[in-house]
Amino acid sequence: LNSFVWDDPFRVEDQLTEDERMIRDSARAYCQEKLQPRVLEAFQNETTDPEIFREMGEMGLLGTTIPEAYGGIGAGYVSYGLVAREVERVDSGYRSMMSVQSSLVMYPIYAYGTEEQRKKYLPKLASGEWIGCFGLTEPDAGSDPAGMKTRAVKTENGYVLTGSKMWISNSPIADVFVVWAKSEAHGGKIRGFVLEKGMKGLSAPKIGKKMSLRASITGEIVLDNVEVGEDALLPYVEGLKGPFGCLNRARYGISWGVLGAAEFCWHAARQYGLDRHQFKRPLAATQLYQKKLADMQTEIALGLQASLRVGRLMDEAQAAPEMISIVKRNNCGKALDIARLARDMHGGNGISLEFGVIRHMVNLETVNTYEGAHDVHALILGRAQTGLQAFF
Ligand code: TGC
Ligand code: FAD
Repeated sequence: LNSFVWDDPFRVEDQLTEDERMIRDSARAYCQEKLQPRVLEAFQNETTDPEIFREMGEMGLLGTTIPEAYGGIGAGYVSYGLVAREVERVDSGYRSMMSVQSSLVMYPIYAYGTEEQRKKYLPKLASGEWIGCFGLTEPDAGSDPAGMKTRAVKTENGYVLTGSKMWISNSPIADVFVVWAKSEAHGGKIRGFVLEKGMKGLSAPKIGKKMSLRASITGEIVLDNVEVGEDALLPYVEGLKGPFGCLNRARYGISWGVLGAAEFCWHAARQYGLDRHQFKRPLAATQLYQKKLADMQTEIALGLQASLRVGRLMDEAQAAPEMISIVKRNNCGKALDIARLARDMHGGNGISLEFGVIRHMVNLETVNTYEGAHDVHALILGRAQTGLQAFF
């Protein structure tokens, strides 16, 4: 009789290569030994330790898919997903820090940049010496980035950028800013620019009072006539497909990451139910409690299998963006449901930061919204199967 492993029902483990398991194991060891002990305080005090980027860089967790020649480890997208899952098992904010650096800053410089830009930025971003951020969203352009107001105007030697970006992960501590703007010299098309901390007119004030992702710093990017040279332009892409090419990768990573957070909540609820006795028996001995655990196990197992499939297709350059919308949307929504259930199953203790589940729950509210809100991905999928545009 084949055995059933309760915490790996479809044996994801057997479907990974030796290298993937090794990368996953070293990510897990770092996350559990170095990140887990700090997260409660970071979340409570809303502090982000920039040292974490250096540590992640040293562990090879930044830009895992970028070739070694530029400081990455040249691993595949399944490995990247496994890393996201381990980091987010600890906290979605830490995974945010990692995925912005990897998918939204290193990837566009690698894919759309010149050799000079690659050599200048990638090794320092891979080591965590430099911190990056990605500015697409604006106060009046969130789900509809085509409505952005940020402008790049051509000058004799380069461009002048004006506008503001909102809700930007890492921005207050960033050294490198990948910013998207409409360029008049390119027929009003969206173009990418790489800016650096200290440029005149560039500032990145912190957004405070967040009740979610408190271990990951978020800010604005204010561009007050920032003058840049021609060498700041990412020359090899134009239009929305530039930022979307990056988002495809980050969204895919998130689909794995949120399942790490969901696994934390599921395992915590299971253990709590085994330990806690009411009515003279463990909570886990009740039918309702077991039904909830079964639902968690099922959704996580299905979600992991789906992300693994999409990751394999990404490694073969065969993944379509709509596949990524399915796993981003499904896994975020399911992880949020699981975190809410786990919070409930912990009773009063569930509202204490000591037990971790409410922190994951409030974090997942953000993850369900950013990188394409849950309903926005439904509209992408609705359009893909009906041919009808329902955004407006
Ligand atoms: P649409 O007409 O659909 O497309 C415009 C152009 O873009 C191309 N395209 C894509 N290319 C590659 N990958 C994709 N996934 C693509 N989706 C679209 C498309 O082919 C077209 O190209 P071309 O050459 O014909 O011009 O554009 P639309 O304006 O109708 O888009 C609508 C919609 C809703 C799909 C889109 O705007 C959207 O996805 N909105 C959500 C916005 C979003 O995800 N923002 C994320 C901001 S970054 C962030 O949240 C980081 S948090 C990270 C962290 O902390 O971890
Ligand atoms: P809106 O677009 O105003 O949406 C509000 C609601 O309306 C949502 O429920 C949405 O689903 C719904 N909605 C929107 N359009 C439609 C429609 N056509 N039909 C039906 N319903 C619709 N952005 C970056 O560029 N870089 C970052 O690093 C970054 N980091 C972030 C970090 C945090 C902590 C947060 C909270 C956000 C971050 N974002 C970042 C921004 C994020 O991508 C946006 O918040 C997200 O895209 C949604 O945009 P919005 O907040 O303007 O909401």
